[in-house]
Formats: sequence, structure tokens, C-alpha cells
Amino acid sequence: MDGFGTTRRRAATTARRDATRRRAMSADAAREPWARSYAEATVKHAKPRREDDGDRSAPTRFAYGTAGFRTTATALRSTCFRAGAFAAARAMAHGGKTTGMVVTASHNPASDNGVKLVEPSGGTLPMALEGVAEMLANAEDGDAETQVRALREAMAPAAPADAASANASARVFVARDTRESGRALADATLAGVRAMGVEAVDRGIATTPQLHYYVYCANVGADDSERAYYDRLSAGYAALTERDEDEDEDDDHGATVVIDCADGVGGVKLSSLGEAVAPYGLAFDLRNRGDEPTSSLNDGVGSDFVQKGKTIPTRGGFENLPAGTRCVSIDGDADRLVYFQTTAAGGVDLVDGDQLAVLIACWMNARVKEAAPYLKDITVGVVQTAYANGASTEFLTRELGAAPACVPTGVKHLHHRAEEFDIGVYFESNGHGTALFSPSASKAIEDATVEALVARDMPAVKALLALTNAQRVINPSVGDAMSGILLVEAILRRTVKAPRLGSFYKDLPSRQTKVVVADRTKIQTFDAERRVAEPEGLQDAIDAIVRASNDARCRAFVRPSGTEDCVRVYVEASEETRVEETTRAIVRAVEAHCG
Ligand code: NG1
Ligand code: ZN
Repeated sequence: MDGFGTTRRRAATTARRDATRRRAMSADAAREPWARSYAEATVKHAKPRREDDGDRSAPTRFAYGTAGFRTTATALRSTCFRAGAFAAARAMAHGGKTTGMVVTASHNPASDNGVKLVEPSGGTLPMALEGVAEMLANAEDGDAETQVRALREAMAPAAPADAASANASARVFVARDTRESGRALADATLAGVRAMGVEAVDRGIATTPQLHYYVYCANVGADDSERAYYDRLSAGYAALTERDEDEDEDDDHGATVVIDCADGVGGVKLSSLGEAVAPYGLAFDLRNRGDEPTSSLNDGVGSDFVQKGKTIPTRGGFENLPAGTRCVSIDGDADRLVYFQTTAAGGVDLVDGDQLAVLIACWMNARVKEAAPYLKDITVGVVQTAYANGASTEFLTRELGAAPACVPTGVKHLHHRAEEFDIGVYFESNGHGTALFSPSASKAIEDATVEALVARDMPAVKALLALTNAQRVINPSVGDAMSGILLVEAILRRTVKAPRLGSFYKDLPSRQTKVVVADRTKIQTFDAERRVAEPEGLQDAIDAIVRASNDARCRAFVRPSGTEDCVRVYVEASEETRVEETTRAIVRAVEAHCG
């Protein structure tokens, strides 16, 4: 009897608590009409239940990761709905701005998908808000209270009172890559935006950097159309490559580039860009354009495959190209690029993100030096991650007179750090990156141009105009493969006796391996991911293995991936065999420590 009484008391307490919650929520709802409409709509977007769809790879917890929420596509409908609402809250937070969301899983397989949020600046979500986005994504289906709380936090500093008025001008642009799951997930996202009473704009299929650019333009009052994007980039390319009458075309660099589009969104978009730049003498030969079923996306093709395997794409006929043909591989959402050339011996010369950073930073630095009498105290800095080949780090330290900065993996870290330089060039080895000009550097370049013109110092004027035009080719919001191709092509064409791509320094032999363990989150790192804090003993084991290699240039580190369910192991050394031996030993150590 006692037990029965306890149960009744508990039931009464629960009912009272639920009633209090409902009263609190309806009081909030009066002030915040979005809270009610969201709570009603979220019910229709339930999380997948593992036992329902038999999907064993769906995560138990969503983490915002290196670049948004990313997992198997079937698990993402409710996450997209909630992330759409989150993007709407961010638009309201700024008193009614435009924010964005891209449905993409970038370089992951076709069966995955994901969500990346775009802030009104056109940049990525501030890291401080990632936890709030995770609170929203992981709240239980019935727990509208936690979801509404997360949205309210995402909306700060907008007060509930002005949150309602902020709805009036707030907008969310939603785009997706070419994955088959994209349409349904974009629809769930649009529903999430509308549930907040905010205008949802379906921008259709776009590259990740295009959507960032559209959001940036919308908030600075510039034309946010797709046409305007191609016009800006192609006009910048035309201006940057324009020659004086007395200059000869540098014939060393033919202006055709063969592009592996990874069977992704770049296939369609690069043909539009190709049309825009054709009048200025640049031709794209597009391969792997996604005409095949999209299940071939990133499979044996694309920048990740080429960069990690140091090999040519398996499709697209790259093996038949004459040795030395300039080629580019991009990834599934076109925010990464790596160059490569086939060699006569049937090998490949890879020009990865490290090499691109060197090319771009050294070119910028040379222009800054040429303009030195007018351009005072402007420094060019480079930001890398621990994956940067040691040879590139040494080269840049010598060339720029300062060591590149090293930050954790993920463009959000690199971008942030690059903003601290006058001209900050950042690239991940995998080809994610760009160059940023601080507002004061842009202004200094403008002022210096006037001074140099007055002094009729034409070499300095030329250098300054090159820096101005480079800014027009560059997507101002994020790293962008399409914009990166134009910048590299323009630099090669514009530089008399341009160095052969990838000839600045010789990479140390290196290897990157994936290890699947029971729980990758057991690994905690520090020092820009170069060292492991947990599990205990793993770092000591790695140190001992590196010491035993007896190679002063041997360097190794491990970290859990933020986009795939694996631990990544990186090793470089002065010889290939040492890289292999060291990798094998470290993989064993990771397995032993992480189960
Ligand atoms: P993870 O899976 O966290 O290593 C990968 C890339 C990152 C970044 C993100 C986002 C490597 C080693 N890692 O992150 O550089 O590009 O994907 O796409 O290439
Ligand atoms: Zn990408």
C-alpha cells in the first residue's frame, strides 16, 4: 500500500510541475510568440529512433564539431529543423539581419549530410555559441522547454520584447549541396526558420562559400545574387591580370586548368564561373561534374582523396593528360582546393594547402615590399595547423622572417587567428583557406596608391593595384575554392617568371592515417592539438616512438576527428620508411590506449 501511495504522490508532483512549466511557457509565449509556434512545430520533427530505422551509425549525441553537425543523412531531419530555428534566432539576435544555413557534408561520403550555420558577417558560428547549438540539437523531443531556452540564448542580446519586432526584417538563407538527401533536409530547415516567424529564403543549390557570400552581401547592402558573385570574382580576375601595353604575355603558363569537381556542387557552379572568366583568357576543363548519380560524390575523386592519398583522381581521365598539365581538385561543397600536376614518370606533384599558402603569402609580401615607401608597417602573416608539412613551416619562417602561427584544426580557428594580421593568409594542408585583409590594411593600400600616383612611382602603383585587385578576387567571407582558383591562376599569370607550382620547397615525407576506436572522445589534446593530455600515458608512448626513430625531423601527433568517427594519426620524417614504421607503432599505441 505504501508503494502505491508513493506512486500517487509522485504522479501528483509531476502533474503540478508540468502545470507550472506550462504556465511559465505560456507566460513566455505571450511575450515571445515564436516560443509557442516553435514548440508546436518541433513536435512534427522528431528525432530518428535507432530501433525504427535500424540505423546503427546515428550518433547518440550531436556535436557541432570541426564544421557543424555532420553525420549519416537519415539521422538529421530534426537537427536540420532545429538548426533552422537556431539560424532564425541568430538573425533576430542582431535586430533583424540575414543569417544562413548550408546543408552539406563537404568531403564526407554521399550518404552523410550536415549543417553549417552562417552569421550575419558571412562568417562561421562563434565558438561560444556551439554549446548552445548542441543544447538545442540534443534536447529530447518532448522537451520544448530546453529547446526554447537554447533559442532564447542564441537570440541574446535581443530582449524578448524586441525579439518580436526583430522578426520583421530577420531572414535566413538556406542552401544545400548536391546530395540526394539535401532537398528533404533543406525543407526541414526552412520549416524550422518559419516556425520562428522568420522569413526563410530557399537559395537552392550553392557552394558553401557562395552561401556565406550571399549572407555577407545581404547585410552590407550589396547585391546578393548568384550573378553578382560571378561578376565580382571575374571582374577581379580581369583587373588583376590586365597587362600594360608594353608587357608581353608570359607564355610559361597556359591559361587552361583541368578541374576535378568531386562530382559535387562545384561541377555546376564552375561552369557558370568559367563562362564569366572565358573572355579574360582563362578556360576551365571540368571533369567529375556530378552528371553521374551523386553516390559517386567524393568517392575516389576530390581534394580530400587527392591530398590524403597523394594521388590523381580515379575518374575523369587525369591519367591521360600530358605530364605537367595544371590540375585542381576541389571538395563536395567547393570550399577546398588543391593543385596537382602529373609527372612524366607517372607520379603526381601535389600542390596542397601549405604550398598554396606559400605561393599567396610570398606574392602578397613581394607586393608589400615593392610598395614599401608608401605602405608603412604592413605585415603578411600565415596561419597553419599541426598538419602543415614541417618543410613549409621552415620555408615560411625564413621567407617572412617570422614563424607561422599554429592553431587547432578547423577553419574557424585559422580564420580567427588570421584576422589578427594586416594581411593574414591561412590554409589547412587539405586546401581550406584564403587571405584576409584587415580594414586598416585595405585603407592603407588605398591611401598609399594615391601617394604613389602623385609621386608617379609606377612600379609601386602597380604593386598597390595588384593588392587592391587581389581583394576583389577573394571571397571576403570565407575560403572558397572557386575564388582560390582565380587567385592562383592570376598570380601565376601575373608573375613574370612565376615559379613552377609547388617548387618552393620539398615536402618532408608524411602520412595521415585513420584509426577507428571504441570512443574517440577519450582523446583530449592541447598545444594546438600537437600533444595529448588524455588518456594518460598515450603522449609518453608517442614521445618514446618518435625518439626511437632517431630522426631529428620526425614529428607525430594524434587527435580525434571532428567530422568522422575516427582518430587521425599524422607522422612526418626525413625518410618514407621511417614514416611508415613510426605510423605503425603509433597506431598500435592509440589502439592500446583507446580500446
Ligand atoms: P577533422 O575530421 O576534424 O579532421 C576535417 C579536416 C579539417 C577540416 C574539417 C572540415 C583534416 C585532417 N581534417 O576535420 O581540416 O577541413 O574536416 O571540413 O583534413
Ligand atoms: Zn568542404
